[in-house]
Amino acid sequence: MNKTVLITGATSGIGKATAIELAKENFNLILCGRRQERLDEIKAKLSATTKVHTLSFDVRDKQEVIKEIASLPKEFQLIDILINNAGNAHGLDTIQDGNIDDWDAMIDINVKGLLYVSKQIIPQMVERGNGHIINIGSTAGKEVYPKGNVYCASKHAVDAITQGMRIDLNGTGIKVGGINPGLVETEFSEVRFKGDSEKASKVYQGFTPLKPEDIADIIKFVVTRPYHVNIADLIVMCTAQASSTIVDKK
Ligand code: NDP
Ligand code: 8X3
Repeated sequence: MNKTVLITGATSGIGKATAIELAKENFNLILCGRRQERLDEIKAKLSATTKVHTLSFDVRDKQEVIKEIASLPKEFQLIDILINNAGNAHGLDTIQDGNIDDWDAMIDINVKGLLYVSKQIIPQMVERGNGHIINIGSTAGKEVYPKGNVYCASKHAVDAITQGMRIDLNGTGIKVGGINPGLVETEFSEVRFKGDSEKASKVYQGFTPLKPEDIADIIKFVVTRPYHVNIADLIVMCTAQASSTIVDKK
C-alpha cells in the first residue's frame, strides 16, 4: 500500500519541491499551507500521478490545526510520514533593533506551529507503532549568525524538539530525524525582507546556492530507507558554503 505523507509549507520552496519529488514515488500527499490557490495548482499538477489532498491553515492557529487535521477524509487519515517544513525568517536585525512582531512570527510559526501539527499526528503513529517525522531545521539551528538572533533561536528550538521527539518516541517504532539546510534559494529571503525581491536575490548572488530540489532529493532518500534505518540528523550546505557566515562569493 502506498504511504501517506503530510507536508507543511507545501506551497513553495522546499515543501513544494518535496511534494513533486514524492509524487513521482507514488506517495499519497497531504499538502498544507495558507495559500489555497497555490495548493489547488499543485494538486491539479500532481493528481495525475498520485492521490493528493490539501489543507489550508495557518500553523499558528491551534484550533484551525486541530480542525483541519481532523477533517481529513478516511483514505488520508493514516499518516505514515510527517514533514514539518512550514517556517520562515522574518527580518534580519540586531537584537536591539529587532521587531517584536517578527519575533512573534518566528517563534509562533517555526516552533509552536511545528508542535501543534505534531501533536495532532503523533498519537496515531504511537497507536500504530509506526511512523516517521522529519523536522526541517537549518544550519541556523546549529550556529548563530549576526542579526540571526531569534530566527536562529527558533531553529535551535527545532533541533532540540527533534532530539526530544527521538528520545521520547524511542521504543514506539517511530523514526524522528532533522534535516538542516544551509542557503537554499526559495521564497525564504523574500519573506525575510518583506517582499523586497532585489534585497532577497542578493543573498544568493556570486555563488551557486542549494535548490529546493536538492533538499527534496535528500528527503526522498531519507523516507525510502529500510525500516531499521533512521537518518537522525543531516546538515546540507552548497559547496560554496562553509558555515553560516563563510560563503565563497565571487
Ligand atoms: P519558502 O518561503 O519558499 O516556503 C515557506 C513555506 O512555509 C510556504 O509553503 C509557506 O506557505 C509556509 N508557511 C509559512 N508561514 C506559515 C504559516 N504561518 N502557516 C502555514 N504555513 C506557513 O521557504 P523555504 O522553502 O526555504 O522554507 C521551508 C523551511 O526550510 C522553513 O522551515 C525554513 O526555515 C527552512 N530552511 C530554509 C532555508 C533556506 O535557505 N531557504 C535553509 C534552512 C532551512 P504559505 O505562505 O502558503 O502559508
Ligand atoms: C536558512 C538559512 O543561513 O539564511 O535557514 O539562516 S540562513
